[in-house]
Amino acid sequence: MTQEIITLLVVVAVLVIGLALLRRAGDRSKERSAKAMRDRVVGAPEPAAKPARERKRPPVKKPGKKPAKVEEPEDEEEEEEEEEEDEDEREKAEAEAAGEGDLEARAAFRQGLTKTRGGFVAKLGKIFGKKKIDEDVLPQLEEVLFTADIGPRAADRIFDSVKKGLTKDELTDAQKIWSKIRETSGKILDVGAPPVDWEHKKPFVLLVLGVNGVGKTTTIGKLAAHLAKQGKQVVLAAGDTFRAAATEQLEVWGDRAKATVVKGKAGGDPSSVIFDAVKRGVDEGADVVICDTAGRLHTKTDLMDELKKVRRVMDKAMPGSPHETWMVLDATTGQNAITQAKTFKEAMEITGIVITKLDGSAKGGVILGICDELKVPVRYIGVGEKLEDLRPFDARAFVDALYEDADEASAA
Ligand SMILES: Nc1nc2c(ncn2[C@@H]2O[C@H](COP(=O)(O)OP(=O)(O)OP(=O)(O)O)[C@@H](O)[C@H]2O)c(=O)[nH]1
Ligand SMILES: [Mg+2]
Repeated sequence: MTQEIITLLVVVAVLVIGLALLRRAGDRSKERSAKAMRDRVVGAPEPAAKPARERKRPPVKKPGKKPAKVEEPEDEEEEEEEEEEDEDEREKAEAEAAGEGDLEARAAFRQGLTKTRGGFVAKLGKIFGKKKIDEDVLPQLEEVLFTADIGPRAADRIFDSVKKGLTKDELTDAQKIWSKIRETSGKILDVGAPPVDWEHKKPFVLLVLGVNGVGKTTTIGKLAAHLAKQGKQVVLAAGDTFRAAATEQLEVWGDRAKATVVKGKAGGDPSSVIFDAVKRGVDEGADVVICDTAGRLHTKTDLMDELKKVRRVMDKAMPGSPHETWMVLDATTGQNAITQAKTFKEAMEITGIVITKLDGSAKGGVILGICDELKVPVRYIGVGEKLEDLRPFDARAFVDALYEDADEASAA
């Protein structure tokens, strides 16, 4: 009898354990299929859109050492995904270390300056591409430079450097003339500004301004995504309360960058939106606050007065802010861009320039004029509408990309 009871108990225990195991396996498979379904619906998240705090840093690769092994996570699929991500990050870091990131940036500069190379640079190429060149080259050089969209001051500086810096003999050598032009262009672009230090303030507050349609909001969106990708927490201020749909446009970019967008009422006071955004950045311990502004109000004076008020209010929200004020300029407007920059700079402090739409313009040489007239560093250039088309400005890569083809053509 006792033996029968024991057997019965053993059978019951085996059944209970079996049932528990089956239920656990069922739960896991449900979780997996739910996850697969989520992935199908949402799609693979873009790396740029991944929230900073969720991203895992790749293990630091020490020479001769394998990356430290992380404790086995429960979900094998997640572990595989993380390993793939880490591998991608490692490959990217290795490519950058090998200078490939640099190569890629140079290719983007070349691509973005294609039309400009076809403009005044091609004209110069024709002068220096002749079999025999003599001092007659000078008036031709002068004409091309002064009719190019580089502004009269930059044109004068380049022309003078060739005229005064080269001997009569050297003026018959196309390569000597090209290197003088490159050297002077490099000097014009070098305004002696250190790189932007995004970490020296928390939050780092950036005010972005410029006339309507130049690409302010697009630039802010791309920049926010770049910064988020670096692990920074970004707050955006929808300070353009004048143009309908401006806030929505910023919100779309904000979503992509997982940035907080602070907005106000349409037609409301831009200063109050920007004040709230800076305050929020301070309170939430954000890394960067970027403030969008309107490019147009009822009159020009309105715009300048409004922007001055915005700056005063920002200083109240966080003393010392904005830490930088960038002006966005559209390269397709050529020398108009220089005039716009001068007008704004007379009214307020401008600490950086962003030149957009270089891809659609033969007037990229305008960057030389802007740097020469304003002595303000170009921080970024826009070479297209995609996220990766906003590139940190690199004076050397710019000069190389601008003159490369013509330079080679005359050497041939
Ligand atoms: N091809 C090209 N288009 C650009 C670039 N940057 C901006 N754009 C386009 O220029 C147009 C205007 O851009 P916005 O960002 O709305 O300009 P904005 O200065 O904010 O304009 P307002 O808000 O009206 O003052 C959009 O269609 C952008 O896609 C660029 O580098 N290349
Ligand atoms: Mg805008």
